[in-house]
Amino acid sequence: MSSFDPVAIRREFPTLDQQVNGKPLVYLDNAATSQKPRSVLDALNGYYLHDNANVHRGIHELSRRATEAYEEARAKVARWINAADPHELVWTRGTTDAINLVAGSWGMDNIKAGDEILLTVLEHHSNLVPWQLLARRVGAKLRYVEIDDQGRLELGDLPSLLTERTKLVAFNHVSNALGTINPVKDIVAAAKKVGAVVLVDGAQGAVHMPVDVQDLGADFYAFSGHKMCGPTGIGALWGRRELLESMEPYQGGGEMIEFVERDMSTWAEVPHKFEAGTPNIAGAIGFGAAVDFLATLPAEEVAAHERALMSYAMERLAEVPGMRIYGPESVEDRSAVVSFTMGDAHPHDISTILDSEGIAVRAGHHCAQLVMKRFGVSATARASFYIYNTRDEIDRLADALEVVRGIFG
Ligand code: C6P
Repeated sequence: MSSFDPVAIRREFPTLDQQVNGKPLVYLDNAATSQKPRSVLDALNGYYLHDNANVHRGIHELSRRATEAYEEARAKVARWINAADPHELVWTRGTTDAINLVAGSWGMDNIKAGDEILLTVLEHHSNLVPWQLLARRVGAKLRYVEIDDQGRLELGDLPSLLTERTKLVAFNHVSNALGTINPVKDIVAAAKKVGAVVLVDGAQGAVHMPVDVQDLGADFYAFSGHKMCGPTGIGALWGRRELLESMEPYQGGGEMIEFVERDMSTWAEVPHKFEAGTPNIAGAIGFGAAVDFLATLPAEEVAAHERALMSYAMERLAEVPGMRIYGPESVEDRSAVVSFTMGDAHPHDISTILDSEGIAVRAGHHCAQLVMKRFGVSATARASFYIYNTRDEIDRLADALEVVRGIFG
């Protein structure tokens, strides 16, 4: 008997308890951002109500408390991904910022003209554009792993794509556009054979499954707090300590220095070397509270619940005439995301009609235009599930898609 009860969990998320367009809200846009539990809202409020002060700067009581909470949150998030050491976790604004940090620092110093960066067609723009900018600046070449008709990486091509010129391999753990779960360890093993550094975009990965960065074997793992119950504007870059130590700072300013002279400065230890300026203190504390909340849930039962929701959604959506579902057919290969189109109905129209029924989904290219191009569409509608979604909500989605069908025929 499962002890995990999504209906009970929902009570912890005040935002879910509201009517939208006269109907109870069905929030199925979790891949864009998750809702926040009360404990995270309380942590944010608690910091501002009682402990608000800058970190690492004051000797006074409030600054001490703020610094302690900020560093404790780092240790919690580091533990969540099983980092060997909290110093390997750099606070960033989110996944995008974390990837740009690696491109702007490690990339600028280690990728030279003629070198190759291996990406995949499955990437979010956050894991494409920073590498395009870098490649243009240094004269490097971008290469791509293609995807098959089910949106799975064509990994059979890896041996010919990986050469001694490949300096970096960057790919996502889970695709936000299709939900494809990528075999990170296999890709890392192949990349390591040619000595490439590996960055994993974990924006959708750290969210649904326990992540063990030591076991995955990559060099960098980037993720965002807001997709896993935390606040917006906070995320993290995990990096191997020796790599982080070898890297130049990404930005200069307060906090990231040891000594400043007229013509030169020396840097603080990692991770503070990469955290110039007053950081998002409340955000970090809120991210720590989010991880505390998630740690109270039974991970395997949550995963089983999300898989069951996914299976049921695929089954219900497949019954709708004109439905085209993108991504892996097997629920084992996909995370809690279902991207779809319906005949000639534009995804934006689908989303607008669903909104009128109180159902929130995302429509568009999902910042993954290479994926859209691969499937010959400019946009899809996307329903994405999280811990608090229920079968009833999927029934509401399927019923509302009948309304769409009624309008578009
Ligand atoms: N995807 C979505 O609706 P930020 O915005 O920095 O927190 O995360 C960027 C990002 C990077 N990689 C992947 C795989 C992602 O899914 C995202 C964010 C959201 O799919 C917003 S575009």
